Amino acid sequence: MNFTDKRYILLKALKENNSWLSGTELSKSIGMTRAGISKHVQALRKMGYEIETQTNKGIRYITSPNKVLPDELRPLIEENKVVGSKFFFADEIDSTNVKASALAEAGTPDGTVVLAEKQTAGKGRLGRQWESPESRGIYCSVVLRPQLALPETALITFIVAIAISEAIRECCPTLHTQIKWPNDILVNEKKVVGVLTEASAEMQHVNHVIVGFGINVNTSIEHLPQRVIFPASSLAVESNHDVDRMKLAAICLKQLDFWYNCLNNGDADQIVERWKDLSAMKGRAVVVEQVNAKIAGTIEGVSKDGALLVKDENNKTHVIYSGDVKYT
Ligand code: BT5
Repeated sequence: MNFTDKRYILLKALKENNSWLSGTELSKSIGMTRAGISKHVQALRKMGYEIETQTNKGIRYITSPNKVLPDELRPLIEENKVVGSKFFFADEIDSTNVKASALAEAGTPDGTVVLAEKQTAGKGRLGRQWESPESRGIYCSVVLRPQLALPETALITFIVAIAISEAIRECCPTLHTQIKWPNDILVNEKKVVGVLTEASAEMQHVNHVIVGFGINVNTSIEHLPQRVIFPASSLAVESNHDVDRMKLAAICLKQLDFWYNCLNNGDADQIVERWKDLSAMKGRAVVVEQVNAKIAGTIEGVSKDGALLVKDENNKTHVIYSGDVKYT
């Protein structure tokens, strides 16, 4: 993707240079007036960037704020085909899924990414809450417009879980992630990631799907809920060191782009196989709690359209499309 936003071009030029640049040279090299540069530098400083200017030396970049900002992410995902086509960022928001949904209704393109440093009403499934303390996690939603029939959208949750697991494994090689159907990622049997997929569809046609994910990256235990099905933890707690949120977010978006293209190309088998590799749930004894039922049994696997297959004590296989899974 070719990003043309002026502020981004300026920031990229400043960061690439890494020392003093004369205003005239910079203005020439990026085709922006001195007044334009000055305006964008003010805006960048407001966002928390440190940029120094001196009359006889020119201008130089010093540091970026500790935020997962679009301008920082773009150069890291330049090869993406769809994911990251457009960005929206907020320091604080109610829910990135709510914002992404509003943008989707207003026609934002496939692959639009919404990021926030903090959510005041982060959403889990079934009206539950997602704790989203400031500048510690990654809170992100992506608008997707897949060419799929409604029943196939379950695979979207799969590609998100795959992408995030791969990203965590790359950034934190000591951590062994496990996907827990349908939407959690666990490390040492503790929940470090939640995924919320919300589809807007009419009849059997999908208008758009919002995929939201929350990753507890550098979150400390006291900021996470503990009286839950699975205790919560974060990547930093489990690995004993802080994790680069920017790098992790970039790899998530890169991998999501890869798997989204796979999905659009009809490669369901490859997705289900990869999901199975990363989930390691087969053979586990579980109880699945649904709104009106409880099913106890052993996990046999997943179907091609993303349902969980659980065999009960009478050898009957249940095909489960929604519910909370507890290991027993
Ligand atoms: C989920 O729901 O796991 C989906 C969470 C999706 C959150 C993202 S953040 C970006 C995007 N924007 C949103 O508004 N949402 C998405 P569920 O399986 O229902 O799990 C929710 C339950 O997990 C809660 O009821 C708590 O028990 C627990 N929980 C809440 N916050 C947590 C956290 N930060 N880490 C681990 N567990 C948490």
